[in-house]
Amino acid sequence: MTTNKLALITGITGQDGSYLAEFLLNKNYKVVGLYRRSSTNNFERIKHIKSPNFILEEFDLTDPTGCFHLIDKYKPQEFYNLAAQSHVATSFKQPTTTFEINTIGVVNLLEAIKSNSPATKFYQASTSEMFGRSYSICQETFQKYQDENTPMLPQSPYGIAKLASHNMVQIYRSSYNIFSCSGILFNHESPRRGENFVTRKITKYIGKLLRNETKDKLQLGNLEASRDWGHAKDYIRGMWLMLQNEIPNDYVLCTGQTYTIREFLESAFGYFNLDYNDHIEINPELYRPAEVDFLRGRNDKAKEQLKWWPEINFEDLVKDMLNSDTKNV
Ligand code: NAP
Ligand code: G4F
Repeated sequence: MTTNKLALITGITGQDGSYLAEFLLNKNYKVVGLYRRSSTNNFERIKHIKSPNFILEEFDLTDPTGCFHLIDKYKPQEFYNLAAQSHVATSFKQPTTTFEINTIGVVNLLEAIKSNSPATKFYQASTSEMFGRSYSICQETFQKYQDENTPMLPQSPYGIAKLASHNMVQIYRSSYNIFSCSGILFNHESPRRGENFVTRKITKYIGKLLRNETKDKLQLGNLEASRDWGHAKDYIRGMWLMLQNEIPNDYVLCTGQTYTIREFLESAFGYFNLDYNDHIEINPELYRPAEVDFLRGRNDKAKEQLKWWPEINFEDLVKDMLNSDTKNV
């Protein structure tokens, strides 16, 4: 009789954690979702998951003892570290907390795996934010892009903390033979995206506007930055593929398309024949002390080695988010 594989997921209450849990449960895994205590209920994204193979455990990434005992208790086949202080603007206001969670927290996990369960395969949620202002230039098309070989020049405490943990994952792989991988994921969104990220802020506002729940204008910062936006459902499949590979490695997951925030606005408001200029207001306080101006990934390595590519395009992503946020209109 085959036994179910066991996977632990940190950040289970977040966007990616919730989709990954569904994905693994569909593959017949046993899933332990790790959440941190909060004074209010924040299980909104996972409350629909009803399965005897799904359990929850309390945990905080910044607590080394807890990490140590947890890994020792479960010794899982796969561990997905999706927990983070994931908001770039917040990282400028809380640089120390960001570093404690996004860097020291990862070392806590890697140390626990090294000591208590060295056969566990480890996935780390790295990010295109690590590229910062850096890019490569395609020799044929002269287009700018980022891939696994592009140098990294992060522009935020978040990007720096994630780059430090990214390098740690490589060290545990090369020095201790731990099967540890990082997915360098470009922006990915969905109806479950946190409400203070720009795409969801926009689609949520459109829902309120159409339901006549607001007369205020939408306050936004820099509209000229470009992002390579994909759908979270595609990206969690890529995380899993990395841990099914023969050898551990790091992979960029992205769409290869890039749009400015202004283009996202045009597309989202345009879906309802609205002109975004009538509904937004620029608030200089929402500009960041340093900005990542341009992100467009190249996913050749993931395509070739993992047979991964995104299936949901930009237009369908925007529609999916709008359909969800404009329910009952
Ligand atoms: P998210 O929705 O913000 O979820 C983050 C999760 O981390 C939440 O469940 C949060 O718990 C948990 N968390 C935060 N601090 C913690 C701590 N000290 N101990 C335990 N759990 C903690 O983020 P996401 O969009 O799903 O992203 C998942 C991961 O991918 C993150 O590491 C993010 O940095 C990275 N990433 C995201 C993208 C993207 O575009 N979405 C792109 C590249 C990389 P609470 O619910 O209690 O806050
Ligand atoms: O939606 P954002 O906050 O995402 P950002 O900063 O690109 O970070 C996200 O993607 C990273 C991958 O590259 C992840 F690692 C990270 O965890 C997160 O998921 O901002 C996107 C752009 C920025 O240029 C920002 O300046 O939108 C601009 N923006 C303009 N007005 C705004 C706003 N961003 C936010 N959050 N709120 C605004 O009002």
